[in-house]
Formats: sequence, C-alpha cells, structure tokens
Amino acid sequence: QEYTGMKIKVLEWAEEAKADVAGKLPENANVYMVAATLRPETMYGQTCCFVGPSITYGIYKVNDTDYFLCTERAARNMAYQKIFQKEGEFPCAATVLGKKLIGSLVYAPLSIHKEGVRVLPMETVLATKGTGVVTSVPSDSPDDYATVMDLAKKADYYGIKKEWAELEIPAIIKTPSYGDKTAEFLVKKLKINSPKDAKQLAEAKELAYKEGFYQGVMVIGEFAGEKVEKAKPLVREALIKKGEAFAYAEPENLVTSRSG
Ligand code: ZZB
Repeated sequence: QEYTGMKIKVLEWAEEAKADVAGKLPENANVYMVAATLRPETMYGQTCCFVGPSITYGIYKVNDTDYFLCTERAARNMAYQKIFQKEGEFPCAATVLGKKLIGSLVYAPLSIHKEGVRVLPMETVLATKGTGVVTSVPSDSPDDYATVMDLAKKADYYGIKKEWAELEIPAIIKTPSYGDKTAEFLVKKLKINSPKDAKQLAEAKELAYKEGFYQGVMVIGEFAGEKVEKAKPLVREALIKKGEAFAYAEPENLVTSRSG
C-alpha cells in the first residue's frame, strides 16, 4: 500500500503533551504528526487531525531540527525507506499517549484552515495501519464525517471544545451520484448514526472511493475543473516537492519490493 505521509506540524501542544515532551526535544525542534493518506487530492478539506486516545505515539528524530510523531511500528517501517538518517534506526526522543495530544493545534498543509486545526480523538483508529495518525476530511471520508458529527454532539463527553469539531467543511470533489458532499450524502443514505456503525461505514468508504476516483472532478485548489484521476498524482507531487509530504509504503509492499 503506497500512502502519502502528510507532515502536520505541531504549532501548540496540549498541556498534558507539553509536560511529556518538556526537556526531551531541542528548543527549536519542528515536530510533525505524520498522517498516512490514500487521498492526497482531498487535503484542502482537512478540518482536524485524529489520534487514537489509547495509542502510544513516539516522537522520532529525522534530523537535528525535525521530528516525526507516529506509532513505533510506522517509525520502524520508515527506517527502511530512507526517511531517517541511518538505515534501520529510528531514534525515539519522547513518547506520548494519544489522549494527551487532544486539543493540540497543528498546521495541515493545503487545508483551507490556515490558522491550524485541532488534534481530536477517533476511537476507530487502528494502531496496526498507516502511522496511527489520521488526517480528517469530513467532506469525502464517511468515517471522518461520522466522527466529527459525534464529537460535536458529545463534546463534553469527549472533553473537547465543541467548536474544534465544527470547522467549516469545504466542498473538494463533485461527482454525478453524490454531489459535492460525498461523505454526508452516503452517511445519510446508508443511515449511519455513529462512528461505530462499522459495516455501513465500510460500504460507504468503498462507494466513496470508487465514485470519487472514477467520476470525481475537483472543485477547489490548483487543479479545480480537473478529473480526480488526473489531479491526485499532481497534488501529491506538489506536496512532496514543497517538503510537506513524502511517500510511505506499508510493510507488505516493502517485502514484495525487496524480494522482487
Ligand atoms: C484522508 C482521506 C480522505 C482518507 C478521504 C480517506 C478518504 P484504507 O482504504 O482502508 O487503506 N486511515 C489511515 N490510517 C488509518 C488508521 N491507522 N486507522 C484508521 N483509518 C486510517 O484506508 C486508508 C484511509 O483510511 C486513509 O486515507 C485514512 O483516511 C484512513 F476522503 O486520509 B484517508 C472514501 C475514503 N476517503
């Protein structure tokens, strides 16, 4: 699986995370939360950054000034993809529990929300996939749409400020079947009431991927008017060129490419 690793820079740590990283990083360190995505063309619509509240994340040294926050499993994979300085090494400067990261302010490249977005909890984040960090695009990802709706509805229960989950959701892609709010359309159509409706969400994701990729047209950004099929690699290239993203492959691919 070839993902795009989005570098989502920490602008301001939540209090509890601040305590955990204090004294462990150089004064001027840039820490990036790395989110693995298959939809780089949707990055204009990022409204928050999800972590699993009970997942432990590490902060790994990339070079003297830059650090990546992700699961240890992802850091180990990256260490064999020339992402860190020495092959096979992924020096860990600090660890922090997902729960403590909630409320941190981060900068999501390309997002219309230039002032930054918040780190919020998503119970369904898998520690065993990608980087354990998921960038939220509620316009085009049914899982993200269901989660932000639930977060806003139960802000007190989740211990977050309601407005953190209520950032504007811009239209990114238009398709003949679902209009320009694919995720909202499918969540309503499949009567999805909660982020825990796993079966319907899996179906919605499948439908959203297919329609978005084969029928979608960009309605925002540098490639507005272009088909998604064409815009996807172009947006990815542009992000990588600007140093805001990098290629990240999951282990299955690594094994295949090394034996093949
Ligand atoms: C932004 C985005 C925008 C995504 C979208 C999807 C969609 P897949 O197909 O199952 O491999 N993701 C990444 N890592 C995790 C994780 N550890 N736990 C839970 N979800 C994760 O799923 C790949 C997608 O799942 C990734 O792409 C990421 O969300 C999420 F408009 O990034 B995506 C129709 C989907 N649309």
